[in-house]
Amino acid sequence: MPTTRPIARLVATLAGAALLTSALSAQARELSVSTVLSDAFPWGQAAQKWADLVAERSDGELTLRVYPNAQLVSGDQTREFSAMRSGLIDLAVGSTINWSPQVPALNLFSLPFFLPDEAAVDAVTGGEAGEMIFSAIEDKGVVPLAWGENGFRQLSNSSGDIDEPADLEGLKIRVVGSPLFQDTFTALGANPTQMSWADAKPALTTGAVDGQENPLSVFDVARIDQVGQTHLTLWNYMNDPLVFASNRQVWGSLTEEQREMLRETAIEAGAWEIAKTREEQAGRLEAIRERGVTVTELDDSQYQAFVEATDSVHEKWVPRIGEEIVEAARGDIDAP
Ligand code: X2X
Repeated sequence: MPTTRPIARLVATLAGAALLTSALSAQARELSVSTVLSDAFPWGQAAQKWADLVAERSDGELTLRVYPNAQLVSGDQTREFSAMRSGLIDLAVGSTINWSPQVPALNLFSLPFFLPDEAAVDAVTGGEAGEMIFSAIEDKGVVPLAWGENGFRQLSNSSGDIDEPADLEGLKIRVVGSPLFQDTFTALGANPTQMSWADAKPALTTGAVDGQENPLSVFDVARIDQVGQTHLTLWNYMNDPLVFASNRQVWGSLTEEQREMLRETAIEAGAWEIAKTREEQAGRLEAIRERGVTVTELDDSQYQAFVEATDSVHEKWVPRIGEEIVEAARGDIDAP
């Protein structure tokens, strides 16, 4: 019959279309992951580890693609949180410092000399305060999933040993664009200058600034010694945890299974990166010393002088962070 051919063709076309549709839907959905530092640093490695674990476990349904160097916000790292909230970024492994302008509770970690050691950091992130901080992030429209670690931040400069606040007098120090840092370095008598990480190395190179503060891993990998930073003070004045997080609409669009897998892989990648960052620290310090950097450690009374000099920062910032969160953090740290 002459009519069977067009019908057969139509059936074949429909079958083909159905096949194509199912092939398309079986294709991986790609989600963007923003980071400030690349995978030359533990921070970028945390994001890559997350992507690798998702690739292994998602049966090809989900792919994470890491965009380092804050490129999704044109290098403006303090806009990363807002960009994730608005959907410009799907996922991020971000610094508590960089997100603190939008989430005041995150300034807890930047309170000078509040967290004495790694055990205290773990007690807070894994304790009641950590839960309160995750709720604060959630309240701002982003879904927090896990913790990572950029690390305890140490102070470097190009002019000499710093072992008391007076040594900072008049020194131009590059700080991240988070208001608390302006207050800390002003309280110490320095002259803080806010700029992005992208601008920091050029500013150190030209001598536009005299110093900076970053974890040992950043000093080591970015070769900050090569831009005239000859002195490094180990003062552990604050820790910068990282947070793995998702845009809320993206999170809502995933299946229950995918959400569980994304959260689990974030927790695993975070734990892996925190351990790695800490294990590598001693070797990095040795390498930095071998390159000729003078490393200064503080004795108890020197440390105490810095603590006292930054008291005013606590007075101003504890109410902004929230008294309850700071109290909860104290409880977490003191718990046996
Ligand atoms: O800008 C910095 O100093 C860095 C890379 O440590 C952060 O993004 C907080």
